Amino acid sequence: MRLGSLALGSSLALTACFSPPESPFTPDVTSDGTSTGEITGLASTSTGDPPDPDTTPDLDTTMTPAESSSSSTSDDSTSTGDTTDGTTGTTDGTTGTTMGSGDDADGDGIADDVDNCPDVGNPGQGDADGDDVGDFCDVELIDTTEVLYVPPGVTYPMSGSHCYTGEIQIHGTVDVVPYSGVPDSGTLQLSSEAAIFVAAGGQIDGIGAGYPGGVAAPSNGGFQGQGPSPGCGGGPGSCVANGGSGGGYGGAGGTPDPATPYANPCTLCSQATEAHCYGPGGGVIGTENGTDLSLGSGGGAGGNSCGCNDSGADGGRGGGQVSLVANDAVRIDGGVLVDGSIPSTDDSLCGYRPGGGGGSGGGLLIAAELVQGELTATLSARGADGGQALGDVSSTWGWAGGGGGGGRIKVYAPTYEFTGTYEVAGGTGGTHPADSDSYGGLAGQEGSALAVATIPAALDTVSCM
Ligand SMILES: [Ca+2]
Ligand SMILES: [Ca+2]
Ligand SMILES: [Ca+2]
Ligand SMILES: [Ca+2]
Repeated sequence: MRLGSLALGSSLALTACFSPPESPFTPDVTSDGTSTGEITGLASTSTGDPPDPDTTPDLDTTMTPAESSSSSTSDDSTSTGDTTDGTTGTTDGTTGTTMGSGDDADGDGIADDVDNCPDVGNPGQGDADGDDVGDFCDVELIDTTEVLYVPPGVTYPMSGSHCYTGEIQIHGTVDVVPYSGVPDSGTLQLSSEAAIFVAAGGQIDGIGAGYPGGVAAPSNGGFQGQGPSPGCGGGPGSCVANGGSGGGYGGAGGTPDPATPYANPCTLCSQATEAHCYGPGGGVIGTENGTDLSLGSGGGAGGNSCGCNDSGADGGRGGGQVSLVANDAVRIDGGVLVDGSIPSTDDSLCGYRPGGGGGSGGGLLIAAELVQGELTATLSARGADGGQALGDVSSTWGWAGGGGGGGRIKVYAPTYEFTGTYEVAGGTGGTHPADSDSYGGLAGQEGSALAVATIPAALDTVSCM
Protein backbone atom coordinates (compact mmCIF):
# COMPACT_ATOMS: atom_id res chain seq x y z
CA MET A 1 0.00 0.00 0.00
CA ARG A 2 1.07 3.53 -0.54
CA LEU A 3 1.00 6.28 1.95
CA GLY A 4 1.96 8.77 -0.69
CA SER A 5 -1.54 8.78 -2.03
CA LEU A 6 -3.53 8.07 1.04
CA ALA A 7 -6.90 7.34 -0.35
CA LEU A 8 -6.78 4.71 2.27
CA GLY A 9 -9.92 2.91 2.91
CA SER A 10 -7.57 0.44 4.46
CA SER A 11 -6.13 0.11 7.85
CA LEU A 12 -3.80 3.04 7.80
CA ALA A 13 -4.87 4.96 10.79
CA LEU A 14 -3.80 8.51 10.41
CA THR A 15 -6.33 10.05 12.63
CA ALA A 16 -6.83 11.32 16.12
CA CYS A 17 -3.39 11.73 17.60
CA PHE A 18 -2.33 14.36 15.27
CA SER A 19 -1.46 17.97 14.86
CA PRO A 20 -1.46 19.74 11.52
CA PRO A 21 1.95 20.05 9.96
CA GLU A 22 3.88 23.14 10.99
CA SER A 23 5.95 22.86 7.90
CA PRO A 24 6.85 25.87 5.85
CA PHE A 25 6.31 23.66 2.86
CA THR A 26 2.88 23.68 1.39
CA PRO A 27 1.69 20.13 1.13
CA ASP A 28 0.06 19.08 -2.10
CA VAL A 29 -3.12 18.06 -0.45
CA THR A 30 -6.43 17.53 -2.08
CA SER A 31 -8.80 18.14 0.73
CA ASP A 32 -12.00 16.24 0.85
CA GLY A 33 -13.24 18.58 3.49
CA THR A 34 -13.50 15.88 6.05
CA SER A 35 -10.05 15.02 7.16
CA THR A 36 -8.45 16.97 9.91
CA GLY A 37 -4.78 16.54 9.74
CA GLU A 38 -4.27 13.34 7.91
CA ILE A 39 -1.03 13.30 6.06
CA THR A 40 -2.84 12.95 2.82
CA GLY A 41 -1.02 12.86 -0.43
CA LEU A 42 1.84 14.94 0.77
CA ALA A 43 3.87 15.38 -2.31
CA SER A 44 7.32 16.79 -2.33
CA THR A 45 6.50 20.05 -3.99
CA SER A 46 8.09 22.80 -2.07
CA THR A 47 6.88 26.29 -2.66
CA GLY A 48 10.16 27.80 -1.76
CA ASP A 49 8.75 29.59 1.20
CA PRO A 50 11.48 30.50 3.61
CA PRO A 51 11.99 27.64 5.99
CA ASP A 52 12.06 27.99 9.70
CA PRO A 53 15.78 28.08 10.32
CA ASP A 54 15.47 26.28 13.60
CA THR A 55 13.67 23.25 12.36
CA THR A 56 14.12 22.82 8.69
CA PRO A 57 16.99 20.71 7.55
CA ASP A 58 19.06 21.99 4.71
CA LEU A 59 18.93 19.03 2.43
CA ASP A 60 20.62 20.92 -0.31
CA THR A 61 23.84 20.51 1.48
CA THR A 62 23.29 17.47 3.58
CA MET A 63 21.32 14.99 1.56
CA THR A 64 22.57 15.14 -1.98
CA PRO A 65 22.82 11.54 -3.07
CA ALA A 66 26.36 10.40 -3.30
CA GLU A 67 27.99 9.44 -6.51
CA SER A 68 30.44 7.38 -4.67
CA SER A 69 31.87 5.06 -7.22
CA SER A 70 32.70 7.64 -9.80
CA SER A 71 34.30 10.20 -7.58
CA SER A 72 36.81 8.12 -5.80
CA THR A 73 39.68 6.11 -7.07
CA SER A 74 38.26 2.66 -7.18
CA ASP A 75 40.34 -0.17 -5.91
CA ASP A 76 39.54 -3.73 -5.04
CA SER A 77 39.18 -3.16 -1.35
CA THR A 78 35.44 -3.02 -1.42
CA SER A 79 33.57 -6.01 -0.16
CA THR A 80 32.07 -8.28 -2.67
CA GLY A 81 28.37 -8.48 -2.90
CA ASP A 82 25.55 -6.93 -4.69
CA THR A 83 26.47 -3.83 -6.46
CA THR A 84 24.14 -0.95 -6.48
CA ASP A 85 23.43 1.42 -9.21
CA GLY A 86 24.99 4.49 -7.80
CA THR A 87 22.58 7.32 -7.74
CA THR A 88 23.49 10.33 -9.65
CA GLY A 89 24.61 13.32 -7.78
CA THR A 90 22.48 16.31 -8.36
CA THR A 91 23.38 19.88 -8.60
CA ASP A 92 21.44 22.43 -6.76
CA GLY A 93 21.44 26.11 -6.72
CA THR A 94 22.79 26.78 -3.30
CA THR A 95 25.09 29.71 -3.30
CA GLY A 96 27.36 31.12 -0.69
CA THR A 97 30.93 31.67 0.12
CA THR A 98 32.96 29.27 -1.92
CA MET A 99 36.33 27.92 -1.01
CA GLY A 100 38.66 27.48 -3.91
CA SER A 101 37.89 28.67 -7.39
CA GLY A 102 35.72 27.50 -10.22
CA ASP A 103 32.55 25.49 -10.26
CA ASP A 104 30.89 24.04 -7.21
CA ALA A 105 28.85 21.21 -8.66
CA ASP A 106 27.29 20.07 -5.39
CA GLY A 107 26.77 23.55 -4.05
CA ASP A 108 28.35 22.88 -0.69
CA GLY A 109 30.55 25.96 -0.76
CA ILE A 110 33.69 24.04 -1.66
CA ALA A 111 34.80 24.48 -5.26
CA ASP A 112 35.19 21.33 -7.32
CA ASP A 113 38.95 21.60 -7.57
CA VAL A 114 39.40 21.41 -3.82
CA ASP A 115 36.25 19.52 -2.83
CA ASN A 116 37.16 16.08 -1.49
CA CYS A 117 33.78 14.81 -2.59
CA PRO A 118 32.75 17.05 -5.47
CA ASP A 119 29.35 15.56 -6.22
CA VAL A 120 28.09 15.15 -2.67
CA GLY A 121 27.25 18.06 -0.44
CA ASN A 122 29.72 17.81 2.45
CA PRO A 123 30.62 21.27 3.65
CA GLY A 124 32.50 19.78 6.59
CA GLN A 125 34.85 17.90 4.21
CA GLY A 126 35.01 14.98 6.65
CA ASP A 127 37.72 12.47 5.84
CA ALA A 128 37.99 9.95 8.61
CA ASP A 129 40.85 7.95 7.13
CA GLY A 130 42.78 10.97 5.90
CA ASP A 131 43.26 9.80 2.33
CA ASP A 132 41.92 13.04 0.85
CA VAL A 133 38.80 11.29 -0.35
CA GLY A 134 35.76 12.59 1.52
CA ASP A 135 33.88 10.20 3.72
CA PHE A 136 30.80 10.03 1.53
CA CYS A 137 32.88 9.35 -1.58
CA ASP A 138 35.22 6.81 -0.10
CA VAL A 139 35.40 3.13 -0.91
CA GLU A 140 35.67 1.87 2.65
CA LEU A 141 33.04 1.53 5.25
CA ILE A 142 33.26 4.37 7.76
CA ASP A 143 31.84 3.98 11.23
CA THR A 144 33.04 6.66 13.64
CA THR A 145 31.28 8.61 16.35
CA GLU A 146 30.52 11.20 13.72
CA VAL A 147 29.67 9.34 10.54
CA LEU A 148 28.27 6.06 9.36
CA TYR A 149 28.89 5.49 5.67
CA VAL A 150 28.15 2.16 4.03
CA PRO A 151 29.39 2.30 0.44
CA PRO A 152 27.64 0.62 -2.47
CA GLY A 153 28.31 -3.11 -2.60
CA VAL A 154 29.28 -3.35 1.06
CA THR A 155 27.26 -5.37 3.56
CA TYR A 156 27.66 -4.36 7.19
CA PRO A 157 26.15 -6.37 10.06
CA MET A 158 24.86 -4.22 12.90
CA SER A 159 22.64 -4.48 15.94
CA GLY A 160 21.96 -2.47 19.04
CA SER A 161 21.95 1.29 19.39
CA HIS A 162 24.30 3.61 17.49
CA CYS A 163 24.34 7.39 17.60
CA TYR A 164 26.24 9.70 15.23
CA THR A 165 26.87 13.40 15.55
CA GLY A 166 26.92 13.72 11.76
CA GLU A 167 25.21 11.98 8.90
CA ILE A 168 24.37 8.38 8.30
CA GLN A 169 24.51 7.34 4.65
CA ILE A 170 23.70 3.81 3.56
CA HIS A 171 24.37 3.00 -0.08
CA GLY A 172 25.07 -0.68 0.45
CA THR A 173 23.38 -3.00 2.94
CA VAL A 174 23.11 -2.87 6.70
CA ASP A 175 22.23 -6.37 7.85
CA VAL A 176 20.45 -6.51 11.19
CA VAL A 177 22.03 -9.29 13.25
CA PRO A 178 19.20 -11.78 13.92
CA TYR A 179 17.89 -12.29 17.40
CA SER A 180 19.83 -15.00 19.18
CA GLY A 181 19.13 -14.31 22.84
CA VAL A 182 22.21 -12.06 22.97
CA PRO A 183 21.26 -8.55 24.15
CA ASP A 184 20.39 -6.17 21.31
CA SER A 185 20.35 -8.89 18.68
CA GLY A 186 17.50 -8.47 16.25
CA THR A 187 17.28 -4.77 17.06
CA LEU A 188 18.90 -1.81 15.35
CA GLN A 189 18.53 1.79 16.42
CA LEU A 190 20.35 4.34 14.29
CA SER A 191 20.30 7.92 15.53
CA SER A 192 21.82 11.01 13.98
CA GLU A 193 22.11 14.53 15.26
CA ALA A 194 21.90 15.48 11.58
CA ALA A 195 20.33 13.25 8.93
CA ILE A 196 19.93 9.67 7.76
CA PHE A 197 19.97 8.69 4.10
CA VAL A 198 19.29 5.26 2.62
CA ALA A 199 20.11 5.60 -1.05
CA ALA A 200 18.29 3.94 -3.92
CA GLY A 201 19.77 0.46 -4.07
CA GLY A 202 20.76 0.67 -0.43
CA GLN A 203 18.87 -1.08 2.30
CA ILE A 204 18.56 -1.96 5.94
CA ASP A 205 17.76 -5.65 6.01
CA GLY A 206 15.99 -6.89 9.12
CA ILE A 207 14.06 -9.64 7.31
CA GLY A 208 13.68 -12.61 9.62
CA ALA A 209 15.86 -10.91 12.24
CA GLY A 210 13.19 -11.25 14.96
CA TYR A 211 12.22 -14.18 17.13
CA PRO A 212 12.74 -17.68 15.73
CA GLY A 213 9.93 -19.94 14.72
CA GLY A 214 9.12 -23.09 16.60
CA VAL A 215 11.14 -26.13 15.74
CA ALA A 216 9.87 -29.56 14.95
CA ALA A 217 9.29 -31.51 18.15
CA PRO A 218 10.72 -35.00 18.78
CA SER A 219 7.21 -36.36 18.80
CA ASN A 220 3.62 -35.13 18.87
CA GLY A 221 2.80 -31.63 17.69
CA GLY A 222 5.38 -28.97 16.83
CA PHE A 223 6.80 -26.39 19.22
CA GLN A 224 5.30 -22.93 19.26
CA GLY A 225 7.34 -20.04 17.97
CA GLN A 226 9.31 -17.65 20.16
CA GLY A 227 8.45 -14.08 21.07
CA PRO A 228 5.63 -12.18 22.75
CA SER A 229 2.98 -13.33 20.29
CA PRO A 230 4.06 -16.59 18.72
CA GLY A 231 2.18 -18.96 16.49
CA CYS A 232 1.17 -22.34 17.87
CA GLY A 233 2.58 -25.60 16.70
CA GLY A 234 0.39 -27.89 14.65
CA GLY A 235 -0.92 -31.11 16.15
CA PRO A 236 0.47 -34.56 15.43
CA GLY A 237 -1.02 -36.86 12.91
CA SER A 238 -2.97 -40.03 13.06
CA CYS A 239 -1.61 -40.10 10.48
CA VAL A 240 -1.78 -36.57 8.98
CA ALA A 241 -0.04 -33.85 10.97
CA ASN A 242 -1.37 -30.32 10.97
CA GLY A 243 0.56 -27.20 10.06
CA GLY A 244 1.75 -24.45 12.37
CA SER A 245 0.08 -21.09 12.88
CA GLY A 246 1.60 -17.73 12.05
CA GLY A 247 3.14 -15.30 14.50
CA GLY A 248 1.31 -12.07 15.32
CA TYR A 249 2.18 -8.43 15.94
CA GLY A 250 0.32 -5.58 14.21
CA GLY A 251 -2.03 -8.21 12.81
CA ALA A 252 -2.82 -11.69 14.06
CA GLY A 253 -1.26 -14.75 12.51
CA GLY A 254 -3.32 -17.16 10.44
CA THR A 255 -4.03 -20.78 11.32
CA PRO A 256 -3.97 -23.85 9.12
CA ASP A 257 -7.20 -24.11 7.18
CA PRO A 258 -9.80 -25.48 9.62
CA ALA A 259 -12.00 -26.65 6.76
CA THR A 260 -10.70 -30.17 6.85
CA PRO A 261 -13.26 -32.43 8.54
CA TYR A 262 -10.50 -33.86 10.72
CA ALA A 263 -9.22 -30.65 12.23
CA ASN A 264 -10.00 -29.58 15.78
CA PRO A 265 -8.53 -27.06 18.20
CA CYS A 266 -5.53 -28.09 20.30
CA THR A 267 -5.53 -27.81 24.08
CA LEU A 268 -1.78 -27.14 24.03
CA CYS A 269 -0.09 -24.55 21.87
CA SER A 270 3.22 -26.39 21.92
CA GLN A 271 3.67 -30.14 21.42
CA ALA A 272 -0.05 -30.79 21.36
CA THR A 273 -1.10 -34.40 21.47
CA GLU A 274 -4.56 -34.42 19.85
CA ALA A 275 -4.41 -35.77 16.36
CA HIS A 276 -4.82 -33.26 13.52
CA CYS A 277 -5.38 -30.34 15.87
CA TYR A 278 -4.34 -26.73 15.28
CA GLY A 279 -3.66 -23.85 17.63
CA PRO A 280 -4.35 -20.13 17.21
CA GLY A 281 -2.03 -17.72 15.49
CA GLY A 282 -0.23 -15.09 17.52
CA GLY A 283 -2.52 -12.20 18.43
CA VAL A 284 -2.20 -8.47 18.03
CA ILE A 285 0.14 -6.73 20.46
CA GLY A 286 1.58 -3.25 20.88
CA THR A 287 0.10 0.08 19.89
CA GLU A 288 -0.52 1.66 16.57
CA ASN A 289 0.65 5.12 17.53
CA GLY A 290 2.82 4.80 20.63
CA THR A 291 6.57 4.71 20.63
CA ASP A 292 6.66 1.05 21.56
CA LEU A 293 8.26 -1.29 19.08
CA SER A 294 8.86 -5.01 19.03
CA LEU A 295 10.57 -7.76 17.19
CA GLY A 296 8.23 -9.96 15.20
CA SER A 297 7.30 -13.33 16.66
CA GLY A 298 7.97 -16.70 15.14
CA GLY A 299 5.48 -19.08 13.61
CA GLY A 300 4.70 -22.49 15.06
CA ALA A 301 6.10 -25.72 13.70
CA GLY A 302 4.05 -28.36 11.98
CA GLY A 303 3.54 -31.62 13.81
CA ASN A 304 4.93 -35.12 13.45
CA SER A 305 2.97 -37.51 11.31
CA CYS A 306 2.19 -40.95 12.67
CA GLY A 307 5.20 -43.20 12.64
CA CYS A 308 7.58 -40.25 12.36
CA ASN A 309 9.84 -38.59 14.88
CA ASP A 310 11.67 -35.29 14.52
CA SER A 311 9.75 -34.55 11.38
CA GLY A 312 7.38 -31.68 10.87
CA ALA A 313 8.25 -28.25 9.58
CA ASP A 314 9.88 -25.40 11.52
CA GLY A 315 8.05 -22.11 11.79
CA GLY A 316 9.37 -18.96 10.16
CA ARG A 317 11.16 -16.16 12.00
CA GLY A 318 9.62 -12.84 12.84
CA GLY A 319 10.97 -9.62 11.39
CA GLY A 320 13.53 -7.49 13.21
CA GLN A 321 13.11 -4.12 14.85
CA VAL A 322 14.58 -0.98 13.30
CA SER A 323 14.31 2.63 14.36
CA LEU A 324 15.77 5.60 12.51
CA VAL A 325 15.72 8.87 14.41
CA ALA A 326 17.39 12.08 13.25
CA ASN A 327 17.14 15.71 14.25
CA ASP A 328 16.90 17.04 10.71
CA ALA A 329 15.84 14.51 8.13
CA VAL A 330 15.45 10.88 7.24
CA ARG A 331 15.45 10.16 3.55
CA ILE A 332 14.76 6.67 2.28
CA ASP A 333 15.15 6.08 -1.45
CA GLY A 334 16.02 2.41 -0.99
CA GLY A 335 14.52 -0.11 1.41
CA VAL A 336 14.06 -0.65 5.12
CA LEU A 337 12.76 -4.18 5.49
CA VAL A 338 11.65 -5.96 8.65
CA ASP A 339 9.49 -8.67 7.10
CA GLY A 340 8.93 -12.04 8.69
CA SER A 341 10.64 -14.97 7.04
CA ILE A 342 8.96 -17.85 5.25
CA PRO A 343 9.43 -21.23 6.94
CA SER A 344 11.70 -23.75 5.35
CA THR A 345 9.86 -26.62 3.71
CA ASP A 346 9.73 -29.97 5.47
CA ASP A 347 11.27 -32.25 2.91
CA SER A 348 11.91 -35.19 5.18
CA LEU A 349 10.93 -38.55 3.78
CA CYS A 350 8.54 -39.48 6.53
CA GLY A 351 4.84 -38.88 6.85
CA TYR A 352 2.65 -36.15 5.51
CA ARG A 353 5.02 -33.20 5.70
CA PRO A 354 2.98 -30.23 6.89
CA GLY A 355 3.92 -26.57 6.65
CA GLY A 356 5.12 -24.34 9.47
CA GLY A 357 3.57 -20.99 10.38
CA GLY A 358 4.98 -17.78 8.91
CA GLY A 359 6.79 -15.27 11.09
CA SER A 360 5.12 -11.96 11.79
CA GLY A 361 6.39 -8.70 10.43
CA GLY A 362 8.61 -6.73 12.76
CA GLY A 363 8.68 -3.14 13.93
CA LEU A 364 9.91 -0.04 12.08
CA LEU A 365 9.95 3.48 13.48
CA ILE A 366 11.16 6.67 11.79
CA ALA A 367 11.20 10.10 13.39
CA ALA A 368 12.63 13.35 12.05
CA GLU A 369 11.57 16.90 11.23
CA LEU A 370 11.52 15.88 7.59
CA VAL A 371 10.91 12.42 6.18
CA GLN A 372 11.49 12.03 2.48
CA GLY A 373 11.66 9.25 -0.04
CA GLU A 374 11.35 8.63 -3.73
CA LEU A 375 8.94 6.30 -5.47
CA THR A 376 11.63 3.64 -5.33
CA ALA A 377 11.52 3.54 -1.56
CA THR A 378 10.02 0.64 0.37
CA LEU A 379 9.25 0.43 4.06
CA SER A 380 8.15 -3.11 4.72
CA ALA A 381 7.03 -5.07 7.78
CA ARG A 382 5.13 -7.79 5.99
CA GLY A 383 4.08 -11.05 7.61
CA ALA A 384 5.64 -14.09 6.01
CA ASP A 385 3.68 -16.60 4.00
CA GLY A 386 2.90 -19.86 5.72
CA GLY A 387 5.05 -22.85 4.95
CA GLN A 388 4.27 -25.11 2.04
CA ALA A 389 2.98 -28.62 2.75
CA LEU A 390 4.55 -31.21 0.50
CA GLY A 391 2.22 -33.96 1.73
CA ASP A 392 3.27 -37.56 1.53
CA VAL A 393 5.71 -38.83 -1.04
CA SER A 394 2.99 -39.08 -3.67
CA SER A 395 1.94 -35.47 -2.95
CA THR A 396 -1.34 -36.16 -1.26
CA TRP A 397 -2.64 -35.25 2.18
CA GLY A 398 -0.57 -32.23 3.08
CA TRP A 399 -1.74 -29.47 5.41
CA ALA A 400 0.05 -26.16 5.25
CA GLY A 401 0.88 -23.44 7.76
CA GLY A 402 -0.84 -20.13 8.42
CA GLY A 403 0.58 -16.80 7.33
CA GLY A 404 2.28 -14.43 9.73
CA GLY A 405 0.55 -11.22 10.77
CA GLY A 406 1.84 -7.91 9.48
CA GLY A 407 4.12 -5.84 11.70
CA ARG A 408 4.01 -2.17 12.62
CA ILE A 409 5.41 0.88 10.85
CA LYS A 410 5.36 4.25 12.61
CA VAL A 411 6.55 7.47 11.02
CA TYR A 412 6.67 10.76 12.91
CA ALA A 413 7.43 13.75 10.70
CA PRO A 414 6.21 17.36 10.85
CA THR A 415 7.20 17.61 7.20
CA TYR A 416 6.29 14.54 5.20
CA GLU A 417 7.59 14.12 1.68
CA PHE A 418 7.74 10.37 1.39
CA THR A 419 6.34 9.02 -1.86
CA GLY A 420 7.46 5.42 -1.59
CA THR A 421 5.56 2.34 -0.50
CA TYR A 422 4.49 1.00 2.87
CA GLU A 423 3.93 -2.74 3.13
CA VAL A 424 2.35 -4.28 6.20
CA ALA A 425 0.26 -7.07 4.68
CA GLY A 426 -0.14 -10.38 6.40
CA GLY A 427 1.44 -13.41 4.78
CA THR A 428 -0.65 -15.73 2.68
CA GLY A 429 -1.38 -19.26 3.83
CA GLY A 430 0.98 -21.99 2.76
CA THR A 431 0.36 -23.93 -0.40
CA HIS A 432 -0.55 -27.60 -0.52
CA PRO A 433 -0.77 -30.57 -2.89
CA ALA A 434 -3.55 -30.44 -5.44
CA ASP A 435 -5.60 -33.36 -4.15
CA SER A 436 -8.88 -32.70 -2.39
CA ASP A 437 -7.69 -33.96 1.01
CA SER A 438 -4.99 -31.31 1.24
CA TYR A 439 -5.50 -27.92 2.80
CA GLY A 440 -3.61 -24.67 2.82
CA GLY A 441 -3.27 -22.12 5.54
CA LEU A 442 -5.22 -18.97 6.25
CA ALA A 443 -3.60 -15.61 5.65
CA GLY A 444 -2.28 -13.50 8.46
CA GLN A 445 -3.96 -10.18 9.14
CA GLU A 446 -2.65 -6.87 7.95
CA GLY A 447 -0.49 -4.96 10.40
CA SER A 448 -0.47 -1.22 10.96
CA ALA A 449 1.16 1.74 9.24
CA LEU A 450 1.00 5.17 10.77
CA ALA A 451 2.31 8.54 9.71
CA VAL A 452 1.70 11.53 11.93
CA ALA A 453 3.07 15.04 12.05
CA THR A 454 3.91 15.20 15.72
CA ILE A 455 7.15 13.75 17.01
CA PRO A 456 6.72 12.17 20.43
CA ALA A 457 8.77 13.94 23.08
CA ALA A 458 10.93 10.89 23.66
CA LEU A 459 12.12 11.02 20.05
CA ASP A 460 12.24 14.75 19.56
CA THR A 461 15.92 15.44 20.01
CA VAL A 462 18.86 13.21 19.26
CA SER A 463 21.89 13.90 21.39
CA CYS A 464 24.74 11.44 21.32
CA MET A 465 26.33 12.82 24.48
CA1 LIG B 1 31.44 21.39 -3.82
CA1 LIG C 1 31.26 18.15 -1.72
CA1 LIG D 1 38.63 9.26 3.11
CA1 LIG E 1 39.61 5.67 2.00
